[in-house]
Amino acid sequence: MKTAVIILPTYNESRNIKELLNRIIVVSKKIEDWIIKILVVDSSSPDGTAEIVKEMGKYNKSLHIISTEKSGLGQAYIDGFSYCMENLNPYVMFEMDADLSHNPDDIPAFLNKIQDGADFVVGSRYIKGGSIPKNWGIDRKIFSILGNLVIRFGFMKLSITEWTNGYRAIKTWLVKEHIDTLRGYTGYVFQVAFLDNAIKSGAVVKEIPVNFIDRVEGSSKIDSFEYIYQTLKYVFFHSTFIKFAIVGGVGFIIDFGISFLLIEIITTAVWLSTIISAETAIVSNFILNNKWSFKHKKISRKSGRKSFIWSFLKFNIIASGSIIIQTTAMTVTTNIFGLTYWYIYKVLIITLVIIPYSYFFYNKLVWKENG
Ligand SMILES: Nc1nc2c(ncn2[C@@H]2O[C@H](COP(=O)(O)OP(=O)(O)OP(=O)(O)O)[C@@H](O)[C@H]2O)c(=O)[nH]1
Ligand SMILES: [Mg+2]
Repeated sequence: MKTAVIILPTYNESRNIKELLNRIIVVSKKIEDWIIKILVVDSSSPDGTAEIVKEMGKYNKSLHIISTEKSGLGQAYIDGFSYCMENLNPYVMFEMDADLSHNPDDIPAFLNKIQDGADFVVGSRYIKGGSIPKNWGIDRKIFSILGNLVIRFGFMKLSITEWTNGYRAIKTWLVKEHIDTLRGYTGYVFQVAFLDNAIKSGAVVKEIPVNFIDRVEGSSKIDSFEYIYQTLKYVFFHSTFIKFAIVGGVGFIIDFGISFLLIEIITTAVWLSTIISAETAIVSNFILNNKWSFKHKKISRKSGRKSFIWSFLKFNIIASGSIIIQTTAMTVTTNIFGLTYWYIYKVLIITLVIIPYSYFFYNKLVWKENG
């Protein structure tokens, strides 16, 4: 039988931990095809959390605890994962809050998804059947909903609805693969960073609905401003989509610059200038996207010269498609609405049609998941 370890980070959870552990133990007794172990990672809570766990551990051999220094939620998970892999032989590791916000009754649903082939299961409050607490103030609701939307759109990964909730089941190979990278994210942003890295390494990510229950006892440890800042910074520097948009902007400048040089200064024919400037921009976009935006799916020498040329050809076809779409859409809009506001139509067409179109096809046809 395979082992699943539920990792519970705690800091001053003495009023929640006993009930939580008892409930997890009750649920785990009903699970027949997994060995369930629990690991509490306590950051030297001054309120005696560790003592409660140690006392319970005397009567339950599946309950383990380690004590660490207080250096953030991400660090607690890194310490927990490392201990777990060295001592508890896990096939799957769970992340779960210890303040009773996450319902232990959901554990079997996570394991079922793992058995169905998922590598990383996310407990989502934002899919059908999931929820955030009704009694949360409007500010907290907006903070949570908006935060997740910004991350979803920032990464342009719309299929995943939940990035911040720390109720997850993750296969050990993924933890092993990413633990060194994740050491750089000791705070709450760790959750976003882990999911992002997992997706980029080709993990099968699935969601299950969870109902998030508001903390009743103890107090929140989150520093909202630090969290927002770290998260936005993370998304900005790691989003393939944002990098792709920046590369597109650079391509535009190159295209425009060369056109200007050839048409205005060298007085080359417009058709020839356009071909040269557009193709130079396409080549530069291809190289920059390959080396930077889609680095994790890079087409390298290893994939062979043929595959490189074929990818470049496909890139050219998609890019030419975007020129045709843009030309057609500009002709149609200016014919209907007149020329006065042509630049507004152009901006709208680029942002609403061209960018999603190219991003979609580059992902599907050029930089496919290739390990
Ligand atoms: N070991 C350890 N655990 C932590 C640390 N910071 C937070 N935790 C635990 O991580 C879990 C989530 O923290 P919370 O403070 O509940 O954060 P939250 O769930 O985002 O916020 P609330 O909804 O307000 O509770 C809880 O079990 C905390 O006890 C830490 O530095 N070390
Ligand atoms: Mg909480």
